Amino acid sequence: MNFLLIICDQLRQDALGFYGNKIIKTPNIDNLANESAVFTNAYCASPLCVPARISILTGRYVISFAGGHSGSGHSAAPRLSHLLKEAGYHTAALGKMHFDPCTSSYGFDRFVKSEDTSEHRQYKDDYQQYLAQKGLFEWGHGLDNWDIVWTASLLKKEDYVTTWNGDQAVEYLRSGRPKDRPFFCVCSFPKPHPPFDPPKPYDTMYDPQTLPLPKGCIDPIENKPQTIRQWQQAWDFNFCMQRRIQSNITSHYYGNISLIDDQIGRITETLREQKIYDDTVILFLSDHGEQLGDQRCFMKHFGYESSIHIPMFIKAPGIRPGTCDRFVNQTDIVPTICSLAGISAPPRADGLDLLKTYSGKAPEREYSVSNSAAGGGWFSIQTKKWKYIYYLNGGEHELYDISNGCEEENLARNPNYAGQVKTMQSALIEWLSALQKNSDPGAPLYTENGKLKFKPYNDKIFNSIKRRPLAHRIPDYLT
Ligand SMILES: [Ca+2]
Repeated sequence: MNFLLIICDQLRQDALGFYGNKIIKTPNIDNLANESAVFTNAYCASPLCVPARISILTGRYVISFAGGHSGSGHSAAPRLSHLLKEAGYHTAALGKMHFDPCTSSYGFDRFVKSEDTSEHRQYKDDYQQYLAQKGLFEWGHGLDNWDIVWTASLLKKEDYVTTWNGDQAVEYLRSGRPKDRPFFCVCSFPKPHPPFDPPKPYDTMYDPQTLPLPKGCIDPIENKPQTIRQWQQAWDFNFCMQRRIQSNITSHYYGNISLIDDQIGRITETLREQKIYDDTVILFLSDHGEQLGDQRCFMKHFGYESSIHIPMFIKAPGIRPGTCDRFVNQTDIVPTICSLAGISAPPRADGLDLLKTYSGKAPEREYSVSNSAAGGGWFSIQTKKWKYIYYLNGGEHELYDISNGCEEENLARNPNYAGQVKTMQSALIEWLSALQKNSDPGAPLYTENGKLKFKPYNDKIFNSIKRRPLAHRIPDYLT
């Protein structure tokens, strides 16, 4: 049995047809989902590229390692690639990996990369070498991966990174893999992460004039914690909230997703051509979502649904297709694949086997927890009705009724909900205590004397967001 792990970057759950989006065209992903166990309540462990990917390959929350988000305690932990390589699988990493350090192979036999940041491409990844040989430059339009405006790529579709990723997967499945043993292949698309720059004709595939905007859940700014208000200001998100900008960003975001969908179609066709489709487990997910203007925010980083609610489904031999609304997250990938491969999962893993969750044989999680170090650090904990977010910077918090799928009004300051705040805080403390008991020595502690830790509010932490002045980076059509 082979394993193909497909990861998209910054793909929110509601931007796929199968998950209910009536506008976007993702027929190949939808077909795959129709044959899969689909998880409707899948969340990322941490809505940032690097920690999410550490959780996917180690099965652990990053805060369980020495140093947490800011340490390198995770680097010695076995990856899924190490375990499967040792069990005789050929292991391939194709696309965006964001390993730390970036040149480390982490147990992968084949290593063909397309990273999307200047730090990660200093060593000239394989995609950059491909472009250089053709005399091309990826970001000739002048935008980079933190610019929240839109444009069309100057590259043709066949040279664009998403197509190149598809080429690598097809080539690997046809001739790159040894045919005498099974494989574990991670096919990781760096899109639809900004810049929102699909190549033609994907840049005009969705009409921004008629495109309904995402959920549009916008809690008044005065209800937000200081951390979020300063974050919005530091990134100048209000500029991007102009209707014309927001709808064009969304249409180009969707175009990039449809291009990924085309590549998924090529990959599944190649699996069939190679007569290994039925014998290959396909697990599809994203590392985190994209706000697209919800909560007057773009990108990810924090605990809102648009950032942490992700698509996740698995097609495996003998699995009855259907949906499951139990909470699952990225730490579940390692135990699931280990179980299907018939090998032992690492003794220290936070996840549960997805297929046992799907069949009702695993214990059901009452809460889903995400966190990151953004804005001084925060935790979100939720049930299917309530979401509570705690900010370490200043000890601020938010409480939402998320029954309708997004955060509409912060109820944490309303005395009528003090009991619910207390309940969610206690659940978070209990969750953290359980995790901390099982964490490595030197892992950060977030509770003290049975209470959540508190730091006086520090408004200086946002000074490090060094943005180029907006006027210098916006394309001419916006001026
Ligand atoms: Ca990412």
